[in-house]
Amino acid sequence: MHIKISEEVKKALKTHQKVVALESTIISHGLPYPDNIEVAKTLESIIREEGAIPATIAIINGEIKVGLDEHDLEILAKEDVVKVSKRDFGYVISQKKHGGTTVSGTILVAARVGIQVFATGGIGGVHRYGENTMDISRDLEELAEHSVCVVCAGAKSILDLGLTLEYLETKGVEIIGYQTEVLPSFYSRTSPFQVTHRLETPQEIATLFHAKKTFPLKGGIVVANPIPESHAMASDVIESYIEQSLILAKEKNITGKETTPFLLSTIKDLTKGESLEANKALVYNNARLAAKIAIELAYIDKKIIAF
Ligand code: PSU
Ligand code: MN
Repeated sequence: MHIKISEEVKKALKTHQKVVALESTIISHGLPYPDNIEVAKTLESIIREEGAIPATIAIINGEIKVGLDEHDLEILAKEDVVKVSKRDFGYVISQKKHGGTTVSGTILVAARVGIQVFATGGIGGVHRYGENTMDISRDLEELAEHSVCVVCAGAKSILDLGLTLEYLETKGVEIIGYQTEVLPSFYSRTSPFQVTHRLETPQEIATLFHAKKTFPLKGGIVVANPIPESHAMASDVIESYIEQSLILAKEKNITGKETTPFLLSTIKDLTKGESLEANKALVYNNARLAAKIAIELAYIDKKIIAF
């Protein structure tokens, strides 16, 4: 399958390798317009500021693209876009539709083109009551499959965080806490759960990733980076909104791939936008850390050519 890689990303991959992948479901389904376009652009500039190259991944008119232009971002932010995980690629490509790649869809493409570091807001996981509904995000499978370092702010407690950790353990994927031993839960810096291991610096994280990769062990790692203190929300407050949105989803019979986008937009409405600012702050924070890890990893991989 042809993947259209932008000239900038192609050059970076051939030389210094300091590249950070970004997903596009966050643009098409995760955030409302026009915040989504603002976030998409700001994420790219933060990664550049840190000295790495951003590579937002999506499907535009049936073509898989790595590294988007402004027009592509506008399409994702405004138009009718399919949420794409592994099972949706064939359909979206053959029907020449637009696709916003989830964490799982993005990992799949990033791995194919050789991008090792990826920044997002929150990963998908095992949904509450997942033991009955079997609603387990494809994100966890793709993490188990490909050698990618995914930086996130933990996972929203729309999920069952305990079951998500158990599932990741079974799949052999570690969650590295960045300067924390407590698993952050997206809007909040804490949760009742522990991460697998705590590390203090981007360099230590890159070294761990390199060790796993060269052992070699199949699969990625999750880096859990707590939301900045300035934007963290009280967990009991956000929890009550999450419970309300779960009740609404049940009443409206929302299932399958609609579940996560429905819960995200209901929480945003219930918090009257307060959660939106938190969401932006944490995803920017993740982009910054991902760029730092990508740069350290490039040194470790000895791909940096002396300038
Ligand atoms: N969690 C968030 N924001 C998001 C998502 C998850 O806090 O935007 C998106 C990501 O793209 C993730 C996807 O990969 O939802 C997971 O969807 P599902 O639960 O249907 O696998
Ligand atoms: Mn699901």
